[in-house]
Amino acid sequence: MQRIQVIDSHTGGEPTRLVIGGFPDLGGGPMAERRALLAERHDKWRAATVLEPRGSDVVVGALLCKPVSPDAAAGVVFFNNAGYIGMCGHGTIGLVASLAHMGRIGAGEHRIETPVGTVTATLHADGAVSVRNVPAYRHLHQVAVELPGHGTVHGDVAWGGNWFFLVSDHGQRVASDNLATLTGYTAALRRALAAQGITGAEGAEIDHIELFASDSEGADSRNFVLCPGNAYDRSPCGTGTSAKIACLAADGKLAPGEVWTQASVIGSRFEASYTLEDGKVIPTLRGRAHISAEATLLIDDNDPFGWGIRI
Ligand code: PYC
Repeated sequence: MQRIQVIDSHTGGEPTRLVIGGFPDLGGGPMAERRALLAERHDKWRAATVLEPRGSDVVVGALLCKPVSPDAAAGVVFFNNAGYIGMCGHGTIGLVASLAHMGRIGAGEHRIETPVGTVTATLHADGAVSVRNVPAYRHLHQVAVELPGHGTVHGDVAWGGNWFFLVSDHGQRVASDNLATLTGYTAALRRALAAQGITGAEGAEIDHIELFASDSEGADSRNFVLCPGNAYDRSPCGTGTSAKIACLAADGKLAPGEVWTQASVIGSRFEASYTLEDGKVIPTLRGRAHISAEATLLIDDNDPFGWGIRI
C-alpha cells in the first residue's frame, strides 16, 4: 500500500490538493527541473492524486517542495487532470492557507518558488491572502480566429503565469446555468487556435481560454475560464486575472494601484491591482481559501484504478 498525505482547500470554490508527503524525492533543483522530473519519471503520482476515483477533473494538485533559496517559505509544483501548469493563483492562496493551518507560517510576507518564477504571498491578519505574481504581459492584441459555426472571434493572447486567450466579443451568456455551452464553446476555440497556429511566445500552447462579461453585480467583470483538462475554474483564476490586468494596463484602462474586482462564473471574487516595475506589469491578487480536508490517500497495488482512471 502506498500512502500520500494531503491537505485539501478551496479558493473561491476551486479546489487545491496540497501534497505534503508520500511523493518520490525530486532532488533539490529549481521547481522547473522538479516539475520536469515529476512529469517524465513519476507522472503516475500526479494521476493517483488528482484523477478519479480519488480526485476529479476540477482538482488542482500542488506538490509542496523544499525551496532552493533559504529565504523562501516553500517551493511548489502545480498539476491537474491533464498534466502540469506553471503558476496557479488560486492554488498559491490555497497553499498559503494550508501552510498556516499546518502552523508552518504566520501572518506576513512569504516567498514561494514556482516553476515559472518566485512569487510573494502575504497572509493577512484576517486570513485573506495576497499573491504578488510573476510579471504579466499581453503578447498579441485582438487576434482574429475563425471558429466554425460562430464566424470570426477576436481575442488577446496574454501571459499571467500560464497562457490565456481572452475574449469579450463572444456573444455567450457567462452564467452558472450555461456551463455546458461555455465549456463546448471555449474548447472549440482552443482547438481553433491550435489549428490556426495561434500561440503564446515561442510557440507555447495556449491552454487556458477566458471569456468575460461586464454585467457583473458589484464586480468589474465576470469570467468563465476553461482549464487545460476541460474543467472550468470555479475561482476567477489568479493567472487569468493577471493576464486580464496586463491587457487592461496595455489598453490604458487600469492605472497602477487601481483595484479590479474579478468575479468568477459562480460569483466568487478576487481583487487585483498592479505595479509597474522596469516597465513590467506585476499583478497582485487578493482572495481567501478554506481548508476542507486533511487526509491520507491510499494506493493498493491490487487496485486496477489505484493509479487513476486514464481515459
Ligand atoms: O488560479 O491561476 C489560477 C488557476 C489556474 C488554473 C486553475 N486556477
